[in-house]
Amino acid sequence: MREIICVQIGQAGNQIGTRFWSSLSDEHGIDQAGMYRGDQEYQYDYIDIYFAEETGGKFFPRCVLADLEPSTMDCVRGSLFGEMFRSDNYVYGNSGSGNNFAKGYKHDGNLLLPAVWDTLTKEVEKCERLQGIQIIHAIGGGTGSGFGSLLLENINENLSECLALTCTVLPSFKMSETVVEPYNSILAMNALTNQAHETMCYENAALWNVCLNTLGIKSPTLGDLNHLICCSMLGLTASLRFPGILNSDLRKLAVNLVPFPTLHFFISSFAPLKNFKDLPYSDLNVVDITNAMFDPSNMMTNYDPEAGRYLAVATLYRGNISSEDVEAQLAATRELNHDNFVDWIPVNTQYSICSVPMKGLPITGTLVGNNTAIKKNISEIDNEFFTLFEKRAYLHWYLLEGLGEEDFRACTDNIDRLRTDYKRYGHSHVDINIEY
Ligand SMILES: Nc1nc2c(ncn2[C@@H]2O[C@H](COP(=O)(O)OP(=O)(O)OP(=O)(O)O)[C@@H](O)[C@H]2O)c(=O)[nH]1
Ligand SMILES: [Mg+2]
Repeated sequence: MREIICVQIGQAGNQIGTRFWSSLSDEHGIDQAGMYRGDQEYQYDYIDIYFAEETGGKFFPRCVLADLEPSTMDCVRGSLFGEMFRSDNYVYGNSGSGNNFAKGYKHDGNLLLPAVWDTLTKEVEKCERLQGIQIIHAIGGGTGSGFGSLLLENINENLSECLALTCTVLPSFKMSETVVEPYNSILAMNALTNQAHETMCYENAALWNVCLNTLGIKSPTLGDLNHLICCSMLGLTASLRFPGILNSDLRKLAVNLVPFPTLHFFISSFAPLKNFKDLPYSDLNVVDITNAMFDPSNMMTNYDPEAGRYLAVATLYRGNISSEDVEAQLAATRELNHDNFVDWIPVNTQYSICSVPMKGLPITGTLVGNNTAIKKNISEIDNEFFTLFEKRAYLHWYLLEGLGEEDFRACTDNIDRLRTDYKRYGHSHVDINIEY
């Protein structure tokens, strides 16, 4: 088997992650007590990818739940799905990070790390052939950013053969809850650039717009935003978990989507995204689904099509779909939007088809795109960061925890390089005499 272990960190990570697990269990026919109740072979065939079966037939998520404070864990434990997780896999501290990356990355994070690492190692030992580690977190707070970065470093050092995929909520400054989000985010972006192999980017402001404008939800809740993120994550992982005509895995995805190691920040969309109640499902077809996937207003990050081009894109379909239809529609999309794709990567649209549909939807599609327009989102983090940093505002909290100004400078140099690379490679024609 090619197992995936999930590590969910901090409040956002645990809330999104728990929702993801509840959907995964549902798709694979596992009830809240961990017992298999499925009635389709396909539910069971690849169940081991995300679940470990124990004596007594109980299935446990391959998941570590981590936080520097206990309250999120109490929420998950007290929820309908709390008993699904192995009780030893709730790993938490009591201090909290005080919204400070440096606490999560330095002292407090290092106090929590041995317990998290021990739990993760136990999960790794249960795997036959580990495919990757999936980290779910937000980078605006201190734990998801700081502890997430510390963990990524350790994964790279000690589990170097395995792929690090992150599902990352980037900050949305207009909806910001804390003033230091730019500091936490820039420091975490640096770690993601250096240590992660694939980063699925989500922004609450964009998710909010999709809920409001496309789904018609008047006052979206975090639960609604998390539902969208889950749709994207389920779509991304479906062909790893179910049989299909054309399957994908995390490494294949990385090989196709990441032309240079640091350029691995993906945008994502999911279709159909209409008010599900109003949708005539029988009318769904590959053309509509594909068009909706490429529609900028359905992206789960703020996406300005004028700001960049697709370096590469993967479209992951679910349902009873023919590969001829998909190929024809992707060719038409590329033709019609020729200018939105760099032309120095000739075959940069990849697809997979998982024949098992999502519950209640005969056809769905998830787009995962490496688009150079992400440089605009990165610039926004950078600009917000410099507004505070040039006045050294709030910096003392970070210095107190052992970070230095030079750490911030090294980060911004690195982020600058990332932005410049995205800019350079986003040109339609590129002179590729670049050192790597
Ligand atoms: N999409 C989504 N975003 C969330 C959720 N909870 C918090 N956020 C966002 O995540 C960022 C803060 O991250 P948190 O996960 O709350 O922080 P943390 O990682 O627990 O870190 P500290 O609490 O600061 O130690 C903010 O931008 C919030 O708006 C959630 O359930 N879903
Ligand atoms: Mg928290």
